[in-house]
Amino acid sequence: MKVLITGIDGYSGWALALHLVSRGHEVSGIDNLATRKRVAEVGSHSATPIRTMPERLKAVRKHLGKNIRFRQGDLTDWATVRALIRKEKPDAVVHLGEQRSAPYSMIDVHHAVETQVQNVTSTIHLLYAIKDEVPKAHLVKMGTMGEYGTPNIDIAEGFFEIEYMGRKDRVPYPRQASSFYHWSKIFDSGDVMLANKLWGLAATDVMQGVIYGTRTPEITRDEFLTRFDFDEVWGTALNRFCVQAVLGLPLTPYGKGGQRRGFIALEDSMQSLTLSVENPASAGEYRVFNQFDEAYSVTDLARMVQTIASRKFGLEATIANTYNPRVEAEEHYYNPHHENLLRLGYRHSRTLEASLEEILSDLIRFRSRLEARRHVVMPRMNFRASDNRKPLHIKGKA
Ligand code: USQ
Repeated sequence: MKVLITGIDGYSGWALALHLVSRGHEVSGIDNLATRKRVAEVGSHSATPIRTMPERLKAVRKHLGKNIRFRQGDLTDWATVRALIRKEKPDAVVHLGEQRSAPYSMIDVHHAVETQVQNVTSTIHLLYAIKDEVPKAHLVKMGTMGEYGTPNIDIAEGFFEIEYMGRKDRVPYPRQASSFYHWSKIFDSGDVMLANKLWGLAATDVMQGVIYGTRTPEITRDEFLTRFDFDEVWGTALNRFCVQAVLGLPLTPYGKGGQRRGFIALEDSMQSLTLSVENPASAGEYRVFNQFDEAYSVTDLARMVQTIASRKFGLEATIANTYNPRVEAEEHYYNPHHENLLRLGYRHSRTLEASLEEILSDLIRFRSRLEARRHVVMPRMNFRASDNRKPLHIKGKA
């Protein structure tokens, strides 16, 4: 199958490219390398020493004997997107090429606008290009579980049946996100649904939980490593807790620490995306997959990291709940359904506990890279503030 990955240089994009070429697919990709620049903008870098894109492609040729076609380009440029889809004529497009950090979108008005313009524009460009050039292609769109927020009822998988004032209908599950980033994903979902309704575009909207891990069966050598972020803006809570344990810093659950999220290992996320690609939505179908395996609170995460860091590596980490920079429920009900992928044969293969040892051992190996950025780990920003550039030491963009 010909698969185009947007955001191929990113955390998931690179891991997916390796996985799909290993399974015999013909892979091409586009990336504007923005994550590398934006992580540098907040003074940080990946914990893992990732190679440049030309080095990555060379390593794939050398070790896997495969060729990945890469184009450096920006999806907010319509001519670029149209020319790419026209040239590649993909059977499937996996759209991962968006700004993916909630804190980044909350730095100030410019970062909020940058996030929403990039994310919404790139999706609309892809929708039109697919319609015009390859109307039968299948779009696999990376969304987020965060679109649903934390309602006090079970979360359905995309759609649910509701009875109101004596009448029933099947409607999209309500969305209520907590950052301009998460809202950009809601707008994307609406736009993909509309393209499906207008043009019959086949689409899978992936409501992705938090992904963790440094390895997949393909990421076996340093040349293949994917990025691992840990600063306040780009690192997820789990990544940050692991790095804090290695650096001897306190682990920082925000507020009461009862925020629950769904989690999935990198290799299982690749399994899910691959199942979505290899079992495409039918013509005219719009389907939603809630993609996660285990749900934990941030306090559960901190305790798991603390236990494994101590038991396996002799690192004695403390947990220090800090002020919460975000506006979110710190204790809440959380029961999202996730059955659609199981019907395609998905099997949870990697638990968080099993992965933690691997993550910590990789981080210990790259400890000097963490030490060099120790100053960007502890929280300084506040989602309620209109300007977070000063505490983050961001220059320009005024
Ligand atoms: N948190 C802490 N301590 C920290 C950092 C975060 O307690 O040091 C808390 C946050 O307040 C939040 C929870 O951990 O309640 C999750 O935050 P996160 O930074 O781990 O993840 P999030 O911002 O939700 O975003 C990540 C990815 C995003 C993806 C999303 C999936 O960065 O791209 O869409 O996870 S989900 O969380 O299901 O929406």
